Amino acid sequence: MTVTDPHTTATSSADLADPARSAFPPGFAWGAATAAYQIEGAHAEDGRTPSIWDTFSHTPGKVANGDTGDTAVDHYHRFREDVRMMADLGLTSYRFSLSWPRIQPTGRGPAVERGLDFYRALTDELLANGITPAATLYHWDLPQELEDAGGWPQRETAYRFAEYAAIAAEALGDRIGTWITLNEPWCSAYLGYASGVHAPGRTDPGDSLRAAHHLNLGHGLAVGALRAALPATAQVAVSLNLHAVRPHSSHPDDLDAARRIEAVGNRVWTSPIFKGRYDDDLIADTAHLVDWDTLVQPGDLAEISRPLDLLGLNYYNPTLVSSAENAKNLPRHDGHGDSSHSPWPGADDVAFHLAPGEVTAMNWPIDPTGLSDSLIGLHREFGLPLLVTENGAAFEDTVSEDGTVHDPERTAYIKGHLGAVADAITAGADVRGYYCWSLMDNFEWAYGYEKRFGLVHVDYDTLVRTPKTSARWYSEAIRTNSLEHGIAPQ
Ligand code: IFM
Repeated sequence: MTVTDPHTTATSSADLADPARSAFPPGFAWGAATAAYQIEGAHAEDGRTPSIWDTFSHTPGKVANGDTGDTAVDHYHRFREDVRMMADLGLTSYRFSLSWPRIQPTGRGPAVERGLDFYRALTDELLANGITPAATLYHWDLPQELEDAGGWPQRETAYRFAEYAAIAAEALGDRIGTWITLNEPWCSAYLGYASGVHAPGRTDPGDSLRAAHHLNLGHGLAVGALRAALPATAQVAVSLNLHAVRPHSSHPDDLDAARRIEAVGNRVWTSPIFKGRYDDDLIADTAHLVDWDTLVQPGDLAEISRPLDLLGLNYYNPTLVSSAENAKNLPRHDGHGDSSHSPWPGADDVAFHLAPGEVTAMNWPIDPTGLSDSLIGLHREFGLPLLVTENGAAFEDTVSEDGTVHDPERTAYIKGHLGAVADAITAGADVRGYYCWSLMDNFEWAYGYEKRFGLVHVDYDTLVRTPKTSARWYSEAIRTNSLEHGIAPQ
């Protein structure tokens, strides 16, 4: 993917707009996404043991208000009600994650059948309602025992992940056709092991790069395990939060800052996965932190670059950067939590800025052109079918006296980003689906329950679910396969 300069090259929706932009291809997946720890609850039921997020959230000071996923939104017990809600919305696909510590509690050895039974029942319910399941194997809930043995900076964790992938595929491969190995390994490696704002909360930049390589290796080994266990029709993918990196100016130092972030944020995943190599500039930028020659063992890159059927892109906002020197008089903005430790190993001399325009409740700038640019760039560079596996926004939702939740900002956000998807399709990208993050309000990691991303509001006292007006709008878009339907953003 190339770095785009907002002042010269960014594609605007207006440039690409087509009168027929609201028509999505036949079979386009209209979905919503969730993750196990964020919604399931039932943290100690049916053999589940703690993951790194159970430990982290129970550590004072790590998560806002001391919130945990112990109960979350109790999806484990309410999944039938939740699938009914998805069917009422008209979703054609649902992306969720399997909880590793529910299926293989210690991260080693045989599976717990009761854990697998939950996912058998969930997928049966989805299929009975005409909703295609798409399962993510790893959405950040590493079994605590594996972290105690060293976590992702240890090579062994990659092999444990492949074993778990094989177990899951053998048990559920008859009913799940789309498999995603990792969700956002950038967060697992860098927020987990460099800035420490995510579990397991470690702050060693060298370990974060070791984690990055072992996540890549675990992905590749898992692709092999999935292919061995799944029918030939199965689709295997990875979901990456690739950054739409934009330099603050065309000054050479700002361009170099963008190149650096692009290398350690994006190409650290896409080059080994799609090109079978780590790029020379990434290695040079980080050589003082890790010895790549001993980290990457013979055969690793061949494993990591096993062919995929789809690439999942998670997109929320563009990333605006300059050199630290050029940022002396400019306001800074990180957007990835409070930590004195950077989540960007080897990029200490890069400064981050708030891109212009409106922001969400996360203080993330709203700019759908980052999505169209990314999709078009990925299409041109790698040529494989794409899915938007996450996109959405948190806002300060309020419940009206009549019980409704009017969230016009979220509707506008989703509409704008679906427009960007349509623009990318018009420009030739083979985008096969869009999964809104998230189906319902849930545990937003270090922010606890403070930030609401859901199409459906959850009352955290009663756990009652109420579709917001954005859900009604999305439902109508799905029904009409169009963005220009009768329900205006309200
Ligand atoms: O809630 C998260 C999700 O788990 C991963 N992608 C970003 C979302 C919003 O922060």
